Order: sequence, then C-alpha cells, then structure tokens
Amino acid sequence: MAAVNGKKPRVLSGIQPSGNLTIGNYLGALKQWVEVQHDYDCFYCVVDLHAITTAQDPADLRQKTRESAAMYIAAGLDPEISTIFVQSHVPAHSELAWMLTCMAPLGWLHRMTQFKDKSAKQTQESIGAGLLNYPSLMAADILLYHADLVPVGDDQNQHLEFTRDLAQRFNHLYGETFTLPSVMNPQAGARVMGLDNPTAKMSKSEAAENHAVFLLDSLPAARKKIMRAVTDSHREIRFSKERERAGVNNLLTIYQAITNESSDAIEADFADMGYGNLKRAVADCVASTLEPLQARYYELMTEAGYLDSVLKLGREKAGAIAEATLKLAQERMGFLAPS
Ligand code: ATP
Ligand code: LTN
Repeated sequence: MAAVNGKKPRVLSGIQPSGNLTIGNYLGALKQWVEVQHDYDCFYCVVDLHAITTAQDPADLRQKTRESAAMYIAAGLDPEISTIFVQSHVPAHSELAWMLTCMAPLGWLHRMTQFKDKSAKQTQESIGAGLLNYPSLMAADILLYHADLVPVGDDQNQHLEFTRDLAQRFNHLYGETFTLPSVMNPQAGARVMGLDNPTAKMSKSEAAENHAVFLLDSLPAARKKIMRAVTDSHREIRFSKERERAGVNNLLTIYQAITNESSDAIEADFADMGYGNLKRAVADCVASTLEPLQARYYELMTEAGYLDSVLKLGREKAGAIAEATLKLAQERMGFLAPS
C-alpha cells in the first residue's frame, strides 16, 4: 500500500498480556510489526482489556503488561518510530467497544472460532460475557485509529472480517465514519503449531510442558523442546498439508519464517537429511533469534524509567487520535455533547 498525499498508511495491532510470549506470537505478529515500522504509521498496543476475557491474577496481569511492552521493544520496535501503548490507558477503547457491542449481531459473535474454542474449555457458568464480546473490543482498537492494515497471525482473520462488517454497518447507519481495515498475514509463520501437538495452534496460555517455545526460554530449554517435537514415522522432509505430516511441516515453517528462504531451496537443502538434522537446524535458527532479543529484554527491564516514559508518550499520541475518532462516532450516534 503506497502513501497517499505523503501520509503513510496506518497500521495497528496488539497482543494480549495473558502469559509469556511464544515464537508463535513472534513469527505471526511481532516480526511483521518490526518489518513494516518504517513504511507505515504504526500503533502497537498491549491489549490488557482483552486479556481479562479469561481470568487473570491482578499482580500477574500488571507484570505481564510491562513485560509485553518490553518484549515489543526487545523484538526490534523503535519507540521513536512506532507508537507503543497500553490499551487500558486510552479509555476511548472501552467507550467505543460498548457502542459497537450494541450494534454487533449475536449471530456474528457466536460464529467466531476463537469464542467457540475458548468457551468449550469452560463451563457455561464460568464464561464471562467479555469472551463473546471480545471481537467488538478488537474492532474498536482498530477503528479508533482508522487503521488501513492489521498485521496478525491467521487465527485473527475472522475477527478482521468481523471488524470490516461492523464498520460497514456503522457507516451505513450513521454516515461514513470508519476506515475499512485489511488483514496482513506473514508469508510464512502465520500459524505456528504446538510442538507437542502439531494439529493445534501454538498458544501462550497452553500449559503442556513441550507445547511452546517461549521467547524467554533459556536457549538449552528451547533447543530441548524443539528436539522433542512430535514428527511422524516417514523420513521425507518436505512441506505438506497432510495431517499426519503436520509436525515436520511445522518445523519447516518455523525454519522458513526465520530464514526467509524459498520452500524449494529449503527442501533441496534437507533432501538427504534425517529428522534429527532438521530439528538441529531449527533449534539453531530459533536460538540465534532468541539470544539478541533476550539480551535487549533483560537490559530494558533494568531501566524501569525508560519503559514508563515510552508508555506515557504512547498513551499521549494514541489518546489524541482515539479521542477524536470517539467524539465523531458519538456525535454520529446521537449522543448529546457535554456543554
Ligand atoms: P492466548 O493463548 O492467550 O489466547 P495467543 O498465544 O493465541 O494467546 P494472542 O495474544 O491471542 O496470542 O495473539 C497475539 C498475536 O499473535 C496475534 O496476531 C495472533 O494471530 C498471533 N499468534 C498467536 N499465536 C500464534 C501462532 N501459533 N502462530 C502464528 N501467530 C500467532
Ligand atoms: N485478538 C487479538 C489481539 C488483538 C488485536 C487487536 C490484534 C486485540 N486487539 C487489534 C490486532 C488488532 C489476538 O491475537 N487474540
């Protein structure tokens, strides 16, 4: 997407501080965020209001929110270029989310795969209404900034469709107000699968020991998890959509997302090798991604004042834009302006 009238198109995305970030979050989201930051006007938030759609311990949530922001910077976001902020610091997110919740058809919300998956893990009595309304809050995040592009893993594509549909509905009912955003998925790594179960998406809130490589795993621990990854009883190393070959496909995908090599070149490189060689190669490239990231992360966490100043500036920049959009939407919906 090219700049229009010298203005860069806008990007917005977020990650929930609901646990420790994984290589799935990195390859599906963060890595793209870093790559596009010079070409777009980027806003990246730590979506704490989304995290509370499942139960969170208060002290933990506060800590994870700081850690996530530090991880954004450690992964390569430059706070002088990208606006980094905490979702709950900008109240307009909650306010627009309520307005959109009132317009979101229940049928659309019930069709969301993420809601179906997450609600299936809980009893009807313990599921908060926020889990169902989650996509309206995500729509508010995006629409407040008139974002043109939203870089996410492909599990979020359905929420993006929902956002577009809801924006269209609002524009139709109340007049042209919101920009319709497009989704941006990485070419490789849009869906990293669990190492212990390559038919399920790798997720930061999955408890199983060998499921995910976390960005802060020690390098030996990360290696060990990759060496133990579930594969199959074939010997051939090639990309495949077959369910039985999902484990090898996942390792190749991780390798490709990090090295940016073509599928043909990768298959040729591994043509005469065994699964052990493939795992070692994946472990090497994951370790060389994690090492510098961890060094920057631990350095940042010792500079408490710096992180606070980044989040304060982010809140001011994001807040000004979000407030203006909220005001416009309130006017369009018919709220009496305070005198
Ligand atoms: P949770 O387990 O708490 O639901 P999650 O690990 O699925 O969290 P989110 O915070 O929901 O992570 O996602 C943040 C971003 O990371 C989104 O853009 C999402 O698409 C991306 N992402 C998450 N997991 C993966 C994955 N396994 N592969 C690729 N992208 C992913
Ligand atoms: N729903 C997303 C997180 C998220 C998000 C956003 C992503 C919340 N608000 C706005 C992009 C844009 C998820 O990954 N679960």
